[in-house]
Amino acid sequence: MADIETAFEHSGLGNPHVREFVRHWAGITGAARVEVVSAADDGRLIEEALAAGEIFPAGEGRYYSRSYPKDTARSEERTIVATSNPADKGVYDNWRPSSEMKPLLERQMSGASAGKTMYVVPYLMAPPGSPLHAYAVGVELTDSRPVVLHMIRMARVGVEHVEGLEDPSMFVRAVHVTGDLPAMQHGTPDDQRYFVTVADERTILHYGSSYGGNALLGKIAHGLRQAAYDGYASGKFLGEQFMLIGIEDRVAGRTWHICGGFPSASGKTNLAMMLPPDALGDRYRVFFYGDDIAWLWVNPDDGRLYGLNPEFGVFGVAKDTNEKTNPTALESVGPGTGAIFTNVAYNPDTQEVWWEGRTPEPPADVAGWLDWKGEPIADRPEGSTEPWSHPNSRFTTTLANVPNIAPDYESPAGVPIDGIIFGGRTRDREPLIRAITDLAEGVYDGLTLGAEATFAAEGVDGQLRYDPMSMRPFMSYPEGPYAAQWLSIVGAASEQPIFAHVNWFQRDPEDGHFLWPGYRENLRPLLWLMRLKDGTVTGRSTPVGILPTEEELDLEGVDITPADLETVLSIDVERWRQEMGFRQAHLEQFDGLPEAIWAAHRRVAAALESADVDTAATPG
Ligand code: GTP
Ligand code: SPV
Ligand code: MN
Repeated sequence: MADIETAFEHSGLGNPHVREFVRHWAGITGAARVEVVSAADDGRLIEEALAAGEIFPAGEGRYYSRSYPKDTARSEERTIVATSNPADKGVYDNWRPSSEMKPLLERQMSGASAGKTMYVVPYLMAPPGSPLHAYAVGVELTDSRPVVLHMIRMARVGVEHVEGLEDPSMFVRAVHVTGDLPAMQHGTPDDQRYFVTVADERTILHYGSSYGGNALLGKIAHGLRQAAYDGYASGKFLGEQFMLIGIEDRVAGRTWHICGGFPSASGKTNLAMMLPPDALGDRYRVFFYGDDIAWLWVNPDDGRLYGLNPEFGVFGVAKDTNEKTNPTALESVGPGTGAIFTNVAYNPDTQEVWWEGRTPEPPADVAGWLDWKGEPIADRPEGSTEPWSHPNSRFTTTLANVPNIAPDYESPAGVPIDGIIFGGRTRDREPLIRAITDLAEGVYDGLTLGAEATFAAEGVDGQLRYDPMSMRPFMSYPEGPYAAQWLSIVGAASEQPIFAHVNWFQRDPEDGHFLWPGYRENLRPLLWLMRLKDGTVTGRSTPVGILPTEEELDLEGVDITPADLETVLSIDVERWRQEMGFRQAHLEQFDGLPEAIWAAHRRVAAALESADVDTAATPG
């Protein structure tokens, strides 16, 4: 294809290794032409996508897109980590030999972009100049223009990111080929989709989807799976599905930084965008650093654990986002933000969008409204309860649009980490917050995170399952070494972060209501945690950690009944004793788990055995 070389010349793409990578895959996929993209091309690409009917206007500088109806979430089953070393096989990484997967993907992709443009998207995960810069460079090849538009919002995109590299051959080689979506045989034994990270070659090959984590390869495939593997292989860092926030206390004149993992669609974006409750708003501010990925390492200058968000944007769950739950999110997708909505309901006449929970009731006048599949709401049978939008419908916007973005969010130095939290949708057992001051016990707690899976992955919604550190769908090396890597990286820090397990999702067993009001109120347990770390509160000790007393939690203005409050601040010892057996079985699956983790498990189990059933107090 003659015009490849012209595309290189025009765009200034000089890196010979990138050029070779592009030529190689243009040959395999049979793309009709090649176009090298930088963020400055966004306006033109938006116009082209509008003209082609790939996206639609959604009011003043905002856009709407709809995916193929069977292609609306990550597929965990079809996601594979491949290497040449069978020792890389873990329980959750879905390991396969790369000698099998690479030829298979080449076959799937062969000729599959015929007639299409192959976009070359050079990108950087992490602000330029960070200590992890070398691991952040990548190039995604994609045959989908909407994917390019999403990449421009979610990653730093431009040719400059692959020029002048210290090692010009060191970049993640990411190939995305959409394929014929209706022919993918989704969910059948003949499923044609493969989402493969060849981790020891830093190569990502995704075929058969144009949605989210299946197609935006900088985010989940590079930012999580590849980065976690790189961190392990180099021994230098952790790559985790974590949010990262700052909490400023204006009275004390200081800012704490907390990161932590909740499984997909379990509240990371909402926490990172949190507006303090009105009663606390004069004193505290929450700053957004990241909502989905954090890379963690020890800074040799001060010996502390540091974190940064490698992403440039937010790919957030739309459902239940409204003025009350998350006003910050609504502002971040306001007029002129360039935001893209995917798989929500859309009205082409008024260019409005709507999703479940946007307002208590859907628009009363259904004229013009289309559901997420593009079917008119007016054609639905009377009394239809089908949702208008897909439960995993999303909004995409850049970090600069987020009203509470931290002033130093682009600082390559990252921020020192004071606390690490784990949580998820757990309808019973897990209290509002329990703090853990010991590293091995904190890592043990992360490894035994048990929660309900959500609609962010196909076919698992509602399943109770263990999701270690919220990384189950993103694990790229075995769990034993993973735990050891945690102990090694965090253990090397001179000042230890405090750990905690949180749960905003405990429910009443009778009527199912959430016991804790959640959202903005979630600041309160986090403030308590930071005070505990500073030693200004003491909490009360239980076998599974330190819990706040009612007095220590600043509860001014919280809408909660005394009975519900008591439940979320207590430990059901019997229920926890049961849990320990499941945890034992869960951990036994993992080869090579460090002894320190087993010791933590035994300590918690022994404390539960001797605890008072009514008060959860341990004797002595
Ligand atoms: P991914 O992007 O999939 O990794 O998800 P996430 O962890 O960032 O989840 P997100 O913040 O987008 O929240 C997912 C869903 O949980 C949304 O529908 C939220 O409205 C809801 N949610 C978030 N926080 C709370 C809370 O404190 N209480 C309740 N009841 N729901 C919440
Ligand atoms: C998740 O599923 O955890 C996400 C969305 O953050 S996706 O990019 O689709 O993986
Ligand atoms: Mn996520």
